[in-house]
Amino acid sequence: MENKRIKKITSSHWGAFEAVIENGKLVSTNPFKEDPNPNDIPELIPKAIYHSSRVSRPSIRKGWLNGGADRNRHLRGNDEFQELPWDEALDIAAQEISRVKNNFGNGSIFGGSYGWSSAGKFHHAQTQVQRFLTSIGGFVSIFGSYSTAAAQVIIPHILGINFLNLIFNFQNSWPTIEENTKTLLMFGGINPNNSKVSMGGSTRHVNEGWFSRFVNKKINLINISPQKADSPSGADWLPIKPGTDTAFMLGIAFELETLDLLDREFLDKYTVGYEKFKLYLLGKDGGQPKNPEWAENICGIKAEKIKSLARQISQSRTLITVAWSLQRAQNGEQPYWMATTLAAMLGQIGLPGGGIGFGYGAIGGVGNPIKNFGGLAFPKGKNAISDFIPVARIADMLNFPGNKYDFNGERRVYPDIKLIYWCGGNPFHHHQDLNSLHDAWKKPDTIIVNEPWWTATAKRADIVFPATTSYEREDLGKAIGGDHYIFHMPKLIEPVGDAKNDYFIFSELSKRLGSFQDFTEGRDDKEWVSHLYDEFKTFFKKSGIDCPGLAEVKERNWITIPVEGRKFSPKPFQEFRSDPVANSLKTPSGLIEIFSEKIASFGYSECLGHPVWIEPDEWLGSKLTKKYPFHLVSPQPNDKLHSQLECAIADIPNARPTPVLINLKDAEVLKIENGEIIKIYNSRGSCFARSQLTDEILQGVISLPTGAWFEVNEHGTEIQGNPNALTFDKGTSKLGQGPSAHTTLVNISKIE
Ligand SMILES: Nc1nc2c(c(=O)[nH]1)N[C@H]1C(S)=C(S)[C@@H](COP(=O)(O)OP(=O)(O)OC[C@H]3O[C@@H](n4cnc5c(=O)[nH]c(N)nc54)[C@H](O)[C@@H]3O)O[C@H]1N2
Ligand SMILES: Nc1nc2c(c(=O)[nH]1)N[C@H]1C(S)=C(S)[C@@H](COP(=O)(O)OP(=O)(O)OC[C@H]3O[C@@H](n4cnc5c(=O)[nH]c(N)nc54)[C@H](O)[C@@H]3O)O[C@H]1N2
Ligand SMILES: [Mo]
Repeated sequence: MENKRIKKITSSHWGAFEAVIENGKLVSTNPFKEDPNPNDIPELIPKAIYHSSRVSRPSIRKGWLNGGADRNRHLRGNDEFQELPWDEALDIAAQEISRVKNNFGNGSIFGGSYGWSSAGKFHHAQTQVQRFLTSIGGFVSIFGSYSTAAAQVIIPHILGINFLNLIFNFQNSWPTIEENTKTLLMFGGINPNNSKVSMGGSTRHVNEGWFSRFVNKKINLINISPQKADSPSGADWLPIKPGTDTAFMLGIAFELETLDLLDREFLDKYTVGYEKFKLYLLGKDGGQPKNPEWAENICGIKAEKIKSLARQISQSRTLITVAWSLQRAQNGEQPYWMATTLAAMLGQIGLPGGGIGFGYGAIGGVGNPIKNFGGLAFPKGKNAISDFIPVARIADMLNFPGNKYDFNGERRVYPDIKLIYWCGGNPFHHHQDLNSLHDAWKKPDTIIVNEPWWTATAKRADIVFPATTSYEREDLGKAIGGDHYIFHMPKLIEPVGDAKNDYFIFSELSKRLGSFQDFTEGRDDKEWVSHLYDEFKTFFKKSGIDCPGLAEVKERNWITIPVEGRKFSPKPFQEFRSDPVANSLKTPSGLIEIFSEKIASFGYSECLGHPVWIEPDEWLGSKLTKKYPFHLVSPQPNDKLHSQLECAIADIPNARPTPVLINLKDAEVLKIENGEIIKIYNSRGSCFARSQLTDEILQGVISLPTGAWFEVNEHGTEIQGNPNALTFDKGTSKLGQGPSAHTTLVNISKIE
């Protein structure tokens, strides 16, 4: 056979790249030439897609097939699988879905299926499964994301805007910051590694470029974080105890109020409830004054520093930014509310380069001066079941069907789930306290998973359908926001093993369940791809933008939409500032709510009517530190996306268990050497990790990134270094019910 070498550009969550295909095999990748700062995550792809951990054929758990009515559920995760031909496995799955639907109703099917899956707009895995379940009568869904669940609830109450809309369309852009901002106060930093990825792919990775310009312009960059590396170099690092930012911000607010360094006119005209908050702040409600000395005791940053910072930020154009990580913790609503309150006290909301911002650096695209544009989405259809759970309450849902719980002013009831269908997510990566999820996961009758790899979730399923990766099928790619590239994602290689597209799997299931026409609308994959593109082209035509036809996009491989030329420079809250009556916010008062009557009316002790410092169950000031003296933060992995491509990394010698950052002084006390395998543990579980000693983390804090494939040995210890063997699984509060991964104390032991 002739040796054929082809190069094609495609897109991925970690950016566009060039794939090199030799004799039908993807052998290597090259950076995309338009990307000024490409990352090296794509280099893992060739190894990962042909890895022995790919699911090669439809597989059904033996205990489920032979276990009678109970399905030997206790074996889930420790059982063997039987491979079956596609037709047989699809018949069995369809019969089971039909049995559950007929006996218990669609309200007993959980199709929330949270997860990032792959880039590509048509084959978006969660949309595929949800459209299928919709076509057969609906499913129990989810609210919010693991990324920003608490923010998605609190921000509409206080700023009257959908959080994701705020992120991409109403924040100061990088050029506006460069031009106007004098002080950039970054809570949780602006992480240079996290902006490597974006849902759907951030094509041009520009954040580090912007930061070097900020350094050149001598903008005061202040990183308030447990880790120095949470911000690019050039920032002053103020190490803070995790979970205590609200106390720190209150200390600053106290100083602003008592020294009269705040903008009272702004507070009067644009906000509601400051006077009530002030009573709390000054301790005039009978409580403790929240002065800088009080704050120092909690957050560990010196009162003097808090005072000087208060003066500094009141005297210069200041943008306060808050990473998403701060709300991924118990009471995660509070730092978001308090940061907004602080920005309001400075009176700079609505001024260019001032005010408040969230999630710069969390993913690529945030801060880019490019108008977000929609389109190119495979429609989900209308779900006939309205029931949902807050995304991170999955273990509670499985453990406590019928139980009542609070969420954002509602009293809700957990559904009784008999069947779970997951497609494009890895709950045994993303959820907290995985040992407990492992037990809760035994409750449903049946779990079906579509997955390219034998992940911890696939191993805990009853029916596993091998799914193709985005390199094995044709699609269109476009980032979630801040990007103006459209990619034709060609089918680069034939499906690996016997893998099929999710669309094929759901088309076949819908055929068996009588909803084929609803699910497919009579189109095959190719026809859907061109239909979605045609709709997109028509949509742009209406605003006078001519996109080339699909044939040309395929030929060229990628195009840009000329939105950059239309100069998008968001001026967040500027219209509101110019006329708060005509341009009122969509809050009950029309103003920024420092006190929310609505939230107060819910009567939650864990989320009052104004921002407050509430002691979390686990933090460096709690009694539990006697047993578990270290605070564990579990950030995103820098070398990949979540648990994706993990198999390629785990094969690298000494890459696993995952490195954990430990302060040099802590290591000295523990007599731990650099590179030593240690055990991290608490009452919820234990895992191994590889020590990496540094002075760039606050003493008492350790940092173990997420992403290792959860694998427990016969003694119950997770061996790859997965922090979710240890993390805390309670809702952020009754308001947001978001995940609280960062609220975790642990201890460390040497391994004998
Ligand atoms: N401790 C702790 N835990 C966390 C976090 C934290 O900060 N700390 N962060 C949380 C956050 S913000 C997030 S977003 C979550 C991420 O959690 P997830 O989004 O669940 O993680 P991924 O590893 O991206 O899972 C995607 C899965 O989809 C599969 N997949 C890819 N393409 C396809 C496809 O085309 N079809 C199908 N069927 N499957 C496909 C991949 O193989 C992978 O297993 O983790 C959360 N967990
Ligand atoms: N390379 C790569 N990039 C990613 C991802 C990935 O998997 N890999 N995942 C993407 C996803 S889904 C998301 S949601 C975003 C997440 O973006 P973020 O939520 O912003 O990022 P994290 O990495 O979870 O946390 C950033 C830092 O916050 C600090 N931190 C933790 N708790 C606290 C606290 O209480 N106070 C303060 N001040 N700092 C604290 C920790 O030191 C941590 O390193 O990242 C995205 N980017
Ligand atoms: Mo996320």
